[in-house]
Amino acid sequence: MRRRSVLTLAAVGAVAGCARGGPARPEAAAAAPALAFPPRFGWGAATSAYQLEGAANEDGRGPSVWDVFSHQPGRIRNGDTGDVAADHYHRFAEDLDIMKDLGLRSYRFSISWSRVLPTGRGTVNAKGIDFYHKLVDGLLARGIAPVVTLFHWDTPQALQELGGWENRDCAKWFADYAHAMFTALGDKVPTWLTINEPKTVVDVGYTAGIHAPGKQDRRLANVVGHHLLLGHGLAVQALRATSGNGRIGAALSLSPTYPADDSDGARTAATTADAEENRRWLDPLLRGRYPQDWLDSQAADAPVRAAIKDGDLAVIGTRNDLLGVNYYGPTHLTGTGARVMQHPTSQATWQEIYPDGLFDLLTRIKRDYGDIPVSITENGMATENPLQDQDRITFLRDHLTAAHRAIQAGVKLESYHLWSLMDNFEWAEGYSQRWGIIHVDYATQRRTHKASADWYKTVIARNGL
Ligand code: IFM
Repeated sequence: MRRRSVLTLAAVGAVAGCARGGPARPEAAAAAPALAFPPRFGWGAATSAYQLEGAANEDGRGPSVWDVFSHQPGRIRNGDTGDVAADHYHRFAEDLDIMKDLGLRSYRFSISWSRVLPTGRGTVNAKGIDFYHKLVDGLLARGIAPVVTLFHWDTPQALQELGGWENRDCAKWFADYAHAMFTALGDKVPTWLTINEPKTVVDVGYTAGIHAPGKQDRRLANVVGHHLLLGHGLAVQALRATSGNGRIGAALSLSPTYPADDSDGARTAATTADAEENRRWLDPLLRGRYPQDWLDSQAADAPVRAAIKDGDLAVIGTRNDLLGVNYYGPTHLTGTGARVMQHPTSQATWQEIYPDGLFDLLTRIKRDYGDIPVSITENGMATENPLQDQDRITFLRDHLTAAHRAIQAGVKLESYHLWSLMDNFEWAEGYSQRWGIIHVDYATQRRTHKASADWYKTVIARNGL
């Protein structure tokens, strides 16, 4: 997903330690929904390790690229870091109770690779593994299904010093780490996600240089993209080699592309952008090949050509059990290939709010890639409204309506994870953007329900809108 320079757009029950921000509407819980979701629909929320956990230097955790990057002057707004974040490492029990109170059926979180393997490989840090055991056990005890992401951008710094994902070996190191996690948690975790948003790593971490590791080299970025996909395939194979029966897939940030006008040029540009935004990730994972137009767009001497070795695509295309979709908005292209915004944005000005795009995206996946089960692994918006976040409620309602329409159209959509459960460290934007339905006061770490949390609780209780 792209990060651009910034514009602005501008319920029921209590949990100990979690104050309420919006008016509760208990009467709504009883009403039958106009849009009923399937009976076992996985109402969820998502977070990631570096954004939420804090405890950056505790219990043997090693540094990741984000620890290093966030401490470099000028990298993060206001000089923020994830050192403490939402202190989830210490407050996870309270956070589990918040999830239970909301009625969540699914919780997507990521594992900090360098918390369980401080140098990225070698000896496992027992205290790190123990934390995730406690988190998973706490979820299961509350009837919430864990959805575990293995890589949400926090490459261990020790591996980065060996080239990180630029180094083909990183795919193997990742699969070894994945295997260690499958061994530790495989009997408890029903759903695994390998890599989160490889596009963002490629576009923002290695091309724009706004995210860790802060490189600006598009040619190298595409090599990194290939190695991430290879790591994904090796991790899928590692799961299949264990006795666990969990399901596995990747979480991709996808964006339907549209011509901004009626010209042939805009239509061509939309197809070209579709290759970059969507097909270069979907095709290898679900068809075992790169799209020819994307390959053709790479220069004859592009290093990614040499990086793609015989057999890689067979590994990458190892059967996935599900597809994770992160949806934040569409992409519109003019005849010159320029991206233009045609819909409102949010506090995150790279975002374009277009709920129908989610319907288009989900039905397109079914049409072009078949009936793979789909989970919306992220969807949400940042807003400057601290507690009365009516704009977020509107956003969520409209996107869930689009998701419901996709289910009616036959898409095997099984769960929805809003981003995010609670406010957290928003990468280069630090703590300036709040994406949570639970407000976090970073001075006290007090958690407070926003109006959207109460609204979502009602939606879950009614199993629909
Ligand atoms: O916070 C991020 C998340 O880590 C990945 N997807 C987009 C979110 C909002 O920018």
